[in-house]
Amino acid sequence: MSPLREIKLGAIAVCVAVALAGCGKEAPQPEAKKDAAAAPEPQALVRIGHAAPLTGGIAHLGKDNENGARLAIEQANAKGITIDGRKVRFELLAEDDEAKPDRGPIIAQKFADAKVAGVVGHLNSGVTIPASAVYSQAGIPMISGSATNPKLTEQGFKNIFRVVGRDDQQGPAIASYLAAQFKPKTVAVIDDATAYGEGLANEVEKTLKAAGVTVLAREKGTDKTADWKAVLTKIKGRNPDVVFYGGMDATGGPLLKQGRELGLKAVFAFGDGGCTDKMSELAGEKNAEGMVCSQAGIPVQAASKEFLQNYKAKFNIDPILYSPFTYDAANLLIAAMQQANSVDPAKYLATLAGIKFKGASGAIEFDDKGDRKDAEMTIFTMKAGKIEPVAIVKSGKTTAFDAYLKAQAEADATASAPAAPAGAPGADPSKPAEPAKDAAK
Ligand code: ABU
Repeated sequence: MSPLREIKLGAIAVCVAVALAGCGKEAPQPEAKKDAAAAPEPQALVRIGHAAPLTGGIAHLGKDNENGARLAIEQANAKGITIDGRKVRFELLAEDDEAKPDRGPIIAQKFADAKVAGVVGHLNSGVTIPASAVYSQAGIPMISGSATNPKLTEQGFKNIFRVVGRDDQQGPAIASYLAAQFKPKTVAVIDDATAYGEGLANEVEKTLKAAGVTVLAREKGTDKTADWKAVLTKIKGRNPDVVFYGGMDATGGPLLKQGRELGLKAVFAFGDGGCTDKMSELAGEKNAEGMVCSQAGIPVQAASKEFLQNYKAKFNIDPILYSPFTYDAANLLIAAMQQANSVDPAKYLATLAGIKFKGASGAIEFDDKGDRKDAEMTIFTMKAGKIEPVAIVKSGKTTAFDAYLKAQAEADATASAPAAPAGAPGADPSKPAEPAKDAAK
């Protein structure tokens, strides 16, 4: 059914528009309809784009990302948000970018043509980076909930943001943990030749070398490699203490399985893309036991209870990895529109850049590049088929996960003792937590 048919206000006007400024102003209204008591203002349709791989090896992660954004939008619609005096209905335009870099700009142009007010995504750095140039050109705010390659926010684009940390934070965090915990003499580093996998592997290698660890010559696959035996056989001959793989779980799981089958005894370690329970499914529970991985944010199980419950209730599954972040990304776009009282990207962008927001993944503010300020990095180990958080690295300080949770609970209890502060869950999202900065990035 077309959006035109979906949106009906009583028996009168149906207004499909992207910018409230234009909505309902084109056709002169009959006198009777100017009476506010007799006829409600037309409803505006505001489109938000979401793009991620919905087919292929990491479709489970793409769907999880989409679910996060969809939940935020459905909740906003249920609240009945009014912006600039008009009821707004948000619509998610969801696209499958297939994790292919060349699909990024094509989908970005499609969103620009559809005049979306903002975009959540993309999932992969290798797709998000080329897409971001199109969003920049079109002036569309884009927030990724998962792309961690530093280049994304180093391009000088004013409208590009992310709510996860960067690989030049994540790489040093996991490499330092590996160096301290396992005291390896030799580490093998493999990547999948994507912007994410290669970039993260470079950061890990740099930190390990600085810690005095010998790093073997880089081995490579692709984001589709299914047979890792040649690479692993070569590595086995060097008997490394740790194998680090920069890539996603779809290829990391088989890598781990085949490594164990070949008799590699090394600790296997992965970044966020390989930091899911699916690793155990793909590698086998016994093979995956004890693997180490990192996430460039809080663990999904530390997301707000409200988010975890609502996600499960709506989708009948638990969130996997990035959905708290894409949920926050969609809510950030909506909150910025509310605070700026406009759905026009040119008008709400400055508000978004300066926003202070309490999301499902914690407190969010952006720095002048569009990166999340002070993002947490989490270290996990696999136990009996589940990744379990071990430690959180924040502001250069490592805290055991249990201690981190306790401190968070105490902080939340203190914060919720008086009336909900502006910007907190339950507070009016149209009001900033603190006055929003005027200047854009
Ligand atoms: N952060 C890992 C997965 C997404 C990316 O390509 O950055």
